[in-house]
Amino acid sequence: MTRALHTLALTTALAACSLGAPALAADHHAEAMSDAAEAHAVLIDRERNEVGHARLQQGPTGVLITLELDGLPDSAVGWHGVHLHQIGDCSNADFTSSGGHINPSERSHGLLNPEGPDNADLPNIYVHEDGMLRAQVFTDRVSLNGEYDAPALLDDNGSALVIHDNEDDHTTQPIGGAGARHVCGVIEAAH
Ligand SMILES: [Cu+2]
Repeated sequence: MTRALHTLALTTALAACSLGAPALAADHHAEAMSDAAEAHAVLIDRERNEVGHARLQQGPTGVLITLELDGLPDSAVGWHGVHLHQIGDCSNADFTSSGGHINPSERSHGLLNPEGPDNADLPNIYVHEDGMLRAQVFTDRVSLNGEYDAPALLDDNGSALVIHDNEDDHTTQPIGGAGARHVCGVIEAAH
C-alpha cells in the first residue's frame, strides 16, 4: 500500500471510530493524539489529596517513568504494584474509572508469567517508612504516541498510572493480587 493510501485508510478508520465504534480503540496507531516526547501525571490518593508526580519520557526503545511521592501514610509502607490503565480518568472514588490494564497484546498479566507480561505491567515500587517513594521504571510494551508499534498512552481516551494497595506477585491473574487502587494519575502530554 502506498503511503497516501495508508494515510487514507487510517483517516477512514478514525472516522469510523468517531461514529462510535469503541472496538476500534485497540487500533492505537490511528489514535495517537500527540507527538509529545514527554508526559506527566499528577498522582492523587482516594481522598483526592495530591501525593506525588510521575514523569514519562519517550526513549528510542521504551518509556522511562520517574515516580516521586511524598507524605504517604504509615499504612502505605511497603511494596506496591504499579500498572498502566486504559483510560485517563481518575474521577471516581475507587479509581475504577481508569479501566483495566492496557493490553492489546492480550497476553496474561505478570512479569514472571510464561504467558505474560501484559502491556500494562511494571515492576513493584517501595514506599519507605517516611512515606516517601523515588523510583524509575522502564517499559517497552507501551509508548507515548505509538512509537515502535507499542500501544500509545496518549491515545484519544488517554491512560492512567495506578498504584495498588498491595504488592504485585507478577503471576496471578488478573493483576497479581495487587488489590484495590490506592493512587491514580491521568497521563497527559507535557510540552
Ligand atoms: Cu492495575
